[in-house]
Amino acid sequence: MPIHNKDIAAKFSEIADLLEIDNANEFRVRAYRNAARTIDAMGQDVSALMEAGEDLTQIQGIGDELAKKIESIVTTGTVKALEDLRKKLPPGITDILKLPGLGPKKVKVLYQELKVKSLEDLEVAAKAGKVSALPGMGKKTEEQILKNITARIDAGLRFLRANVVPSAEALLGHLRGIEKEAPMTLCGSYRRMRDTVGDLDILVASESPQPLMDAFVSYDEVDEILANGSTKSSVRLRSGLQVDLRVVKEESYGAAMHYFTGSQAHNIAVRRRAQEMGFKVNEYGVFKGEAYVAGAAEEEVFETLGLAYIEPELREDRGEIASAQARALPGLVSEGDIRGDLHLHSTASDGRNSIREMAEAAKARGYAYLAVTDHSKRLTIANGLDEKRLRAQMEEIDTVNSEMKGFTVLKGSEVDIMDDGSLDLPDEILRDLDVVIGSVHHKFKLGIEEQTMRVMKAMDNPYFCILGHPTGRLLLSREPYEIDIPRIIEHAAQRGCCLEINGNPQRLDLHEIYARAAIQQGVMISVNTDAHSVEQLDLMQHGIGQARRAWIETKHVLNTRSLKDLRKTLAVIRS
Ligand code: DGT
Ligand code: CA
Ligand code: CA
Ligand code: ZN
Repeated sequence: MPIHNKDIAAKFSEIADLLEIDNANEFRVRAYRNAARTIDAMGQDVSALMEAGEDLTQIQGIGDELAKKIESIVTTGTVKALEDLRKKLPPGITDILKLPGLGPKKVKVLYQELKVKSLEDLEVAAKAGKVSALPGMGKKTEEQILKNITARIDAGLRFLRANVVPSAEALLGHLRGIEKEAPMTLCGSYRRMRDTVGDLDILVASESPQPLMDAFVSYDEVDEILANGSTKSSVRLRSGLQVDLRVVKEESYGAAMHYFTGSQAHNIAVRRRAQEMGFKVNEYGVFKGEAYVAGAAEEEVFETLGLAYIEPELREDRGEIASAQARALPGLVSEGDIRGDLHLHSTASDGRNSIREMAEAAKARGYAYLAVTDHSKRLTIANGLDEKRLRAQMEEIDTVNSEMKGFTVLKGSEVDIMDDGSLDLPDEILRDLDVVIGSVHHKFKLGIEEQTMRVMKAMDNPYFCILGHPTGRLLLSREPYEIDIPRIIEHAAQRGCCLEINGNPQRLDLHEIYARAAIQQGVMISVNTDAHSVEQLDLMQHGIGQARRAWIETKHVLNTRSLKDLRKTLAVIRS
């Protein structure tokens, strides 16, 4: 691969930027910047000149030192000066520099004044309004920064959490093979059950870290070793996923688990509380002066600070610390509380298994019921059911129910919400179903007002029970359609119908923030999988993760009810 002028110029520009952020002499900064400009503007490739034996110092602005650096870039692809700077400054600085509109001058101010070292830091600072308070920044810059951070995240820097579960568990298994007894866990956003993760954070308690580190960096799936220390290493897997490994002593395991689970905002709030109580908290433990007070277990850390144990899903600095102090944390719903699945598809529309197979699989999971909710006729690509086919399916369900003991298949439909807010099937048949889910599958681009009115009208149908995947978002690929969810929540509260948390990892829709607002207004949530095969019944865990992040308890979830109570509730919704 020949090195082009653009590549050399980019490296010189990066050196100039990093030097500037590092407070280097301004003449040095300018020398690199000018050289970058000169090389970029040259008609001939510098690498060709070099090979032809030309003297590079003949180029204006290129002295001996810069000529040597060009040679290094052409022959090795990089140069020591750049590598040294990248090591010297926090690695997140490079990510920040890539944000549109943020040059080295602004990044320098952010780094030096606000200690912003990563996109995450920057997001926190911008949200807190600290960026606009800096000289030369302003509200506009701050808003633009937040938008660009979101855009970068969407551009593929993150992974769906559900997609990395297998590789996370495999890697943990690999490390367990080295130290069978050592306490070991995944921390970070992964443990907090966020919908997406930026990287994985593995924590191990051990007195002899070296074998673990060796096994970690030599793991089969490792593509690149980013850092290799005695207690701290980072790698990038072939999938592109970065993994950090940290090994601590047993006495620090709980404190480190708390620290690396985060979120950063939660950590900051906990640290502030600790200070107020005369303690210091870090990844090594809780300290009073120099004296270690606690830290072997996470519970101890909370207890020392006068707090009830806070579940990882709640650690976002959204009121969990005050609730923990008041001993008023919610008793979060868990997968074991779920009695049935109310959104799934069979071979009649676009599913891969028969009703009978879905029912057997649900029963084997310990469920008492499920609702078959195949698509309705408008969705022709999914072979949606018209009235006649749905009637036939209802008879089939009667047969399955007569053959199965201790399990009930409910009759349902995921009926399309039409352009005008009507439903895709007539009331005469909806009335005879047990569960009606209404979903938007087309016309995503209506204005917010029209979209909101359309969905509210659908909810007014007397047989409507649950709004399916309410915002239509597809994580990392499709933005939600524009819809006024606070108004939808208000309407659901008045109308007495439910909203869905769809457990499909790409959807996880409603988002936790909205789901929490919904239960606060008394709206019940249905956590469903939208399974299209028996295996996908397993997606419930992801829906539950999102529900827990929304502070949702068993009582808020429709499908934690017994069949008898569920029928009663559905009757109320449809009265
Ligand atoms: P991610 O990986 O972007 O999905 O999000 P997290 O939360 O896993 O963040 P990550 O991997 O950068 O760091 C893991 C945890 O370590 C984070 O949640 C809190 C803690 N942490 C990392 N850096 C800092 C920091 O500069 N300050 C504080 N207070 N905590 C930090
Ligand atoms: Ca992480
Ligand atoms: Ca990390
Ligand atoms: Zn759907």
